[in-house]
Amino acid sequence: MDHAVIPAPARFDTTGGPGFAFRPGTVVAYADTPIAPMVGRFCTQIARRTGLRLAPVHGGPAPAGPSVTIELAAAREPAGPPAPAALPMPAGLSPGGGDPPDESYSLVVENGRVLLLAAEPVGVARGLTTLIQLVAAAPSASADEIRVPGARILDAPRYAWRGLSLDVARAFFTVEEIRRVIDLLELYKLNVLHLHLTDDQAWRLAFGHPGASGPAFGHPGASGPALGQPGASPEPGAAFYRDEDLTELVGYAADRFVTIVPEVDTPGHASALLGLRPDLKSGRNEVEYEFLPGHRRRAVWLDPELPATFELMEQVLARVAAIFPGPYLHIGADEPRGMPDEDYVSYVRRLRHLVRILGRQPLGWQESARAGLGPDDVVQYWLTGLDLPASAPPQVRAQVEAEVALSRRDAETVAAASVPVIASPLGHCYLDVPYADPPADAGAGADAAQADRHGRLGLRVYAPKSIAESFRWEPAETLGPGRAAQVAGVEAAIWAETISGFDDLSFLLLPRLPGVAHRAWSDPRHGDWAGHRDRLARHGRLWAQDGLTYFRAATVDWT
Ligand code: TNX
Repeated sequence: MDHAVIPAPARFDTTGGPGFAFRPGTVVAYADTPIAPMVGRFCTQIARRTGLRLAPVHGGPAPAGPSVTIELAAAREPAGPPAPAALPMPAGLSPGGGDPPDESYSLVVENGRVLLLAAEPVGVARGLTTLIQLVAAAPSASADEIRVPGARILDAPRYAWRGLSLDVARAFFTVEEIRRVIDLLELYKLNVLHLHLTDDQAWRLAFGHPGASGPAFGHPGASGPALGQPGASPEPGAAFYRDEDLTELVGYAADRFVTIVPEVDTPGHASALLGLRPDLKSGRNEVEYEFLPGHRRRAVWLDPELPATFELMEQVLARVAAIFPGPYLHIGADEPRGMPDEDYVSYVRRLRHLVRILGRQPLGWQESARAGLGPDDVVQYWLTGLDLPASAPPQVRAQVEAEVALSRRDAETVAAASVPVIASPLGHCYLDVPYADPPADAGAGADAAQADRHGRLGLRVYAPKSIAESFRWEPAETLGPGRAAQVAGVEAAIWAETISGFDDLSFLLLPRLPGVAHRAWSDPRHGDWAGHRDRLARHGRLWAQDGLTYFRAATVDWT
């Protein structure tokens, strides 16, 4: 399999034939109106990436000359050997609810014709993405001809849920920047943008910010700190998204077959909320706890004993549900530090209930298993283990071991309940683990910005990890042996404690995010690092075309 498509397709057979030459004016013919916007975006992207202007043609007779033809019909292998058994439907949960849509497609590149077949528009979109990668990564012969080698491709995803969790609380990203992240998800056939909208450092929902359009929390004491203009200031705690900003993102994402899953993270990680709503202080929910022997830390949690807590959360969740139409609402519930167990349990149960009343399905980080699990719960598993830097003092080791031991109990609870699990194992899906690979271009002529980011980005509590090590994992094994059927999807996560702008963000997303996308989509038989590394090497060009900063690791032979 020699190609540059990430995630690697289920089947990719090179034919050895002459392939197809894209030229200015090459016709892109399609008959089905619903796919018109996709064809339009495809042509725009090809023009932007290569300078070639293609000619979309809707309806009419089959074109006589060389063309790209797109048909909404069951994906099959046209005019070839007997069709293989249909590819299996993806495993796991559909982020849009119900049965997963059919994302399969077939793409044949042969002399004089490219033929793309898919049963559903989303399959057409996946096939066009593959074609964009083939064209953009092709070693171009000349400015007015781009040749894609002959190939027969048959493809479908392994998991129905393939996401990225984006921390917009520790760093603020503008709507335009989030659109660029969605573009990147589309390029790697990811279909979930999980927005971590609240944390200790900031509350990014307009609801609750005095002066924001729409009702504020509406209690007399809610004057709060002076806040910046919506979306204007990158200061943590100041900027927030207006409801219309989020609604716009929902639409932008939906056009690209991405579902936004909003996360409102409580009862822990709630400092920013208590700052805006001091009446949620109960006298016992701002605590100091012993993080390490002799090291005290402050923690804040929402108190289930206080009626105002749920009065507020009911309004918050209703508002969030009105903005985000998807079936899932993420309740966070991670790291309830300093909170008595019984309060955590009663809080999480009550919050899940509020989510269900709104007709939505709650989803929580793995700690939420401690509140018990019913058949309709979904858990996102993250703390599978943690490699500390060699320099970590023994007390830190002891603390981490204690947390990992707790998380093993969560895994047992999750296994016993047989609920679906979104796999986000820290060592493979957390994109804020520092890169262990040295930067390319080190030494004389070193790129100072790369060296700076390499030294600064990623949390230093984690031992640095190479891109190859991050890539080596098997999602089906996340919960241990015999638990493959529970794995319902794969999500990368980028946490923003060390990030101070969009270029920092894209440096941590690239090149690891395409590796997570590969694990979520591709057949494990195509999982070797050397193959992935060689495909990655040809993607630096695409990121550069998009103006995206990426980590030029010395371990990849960037072309
Ligand atoms: C753990 S993952 C957290 C986040 C941090 C992250 C840093 C999770 C549910 N909680 O609050 O940002 O580690 O990697």
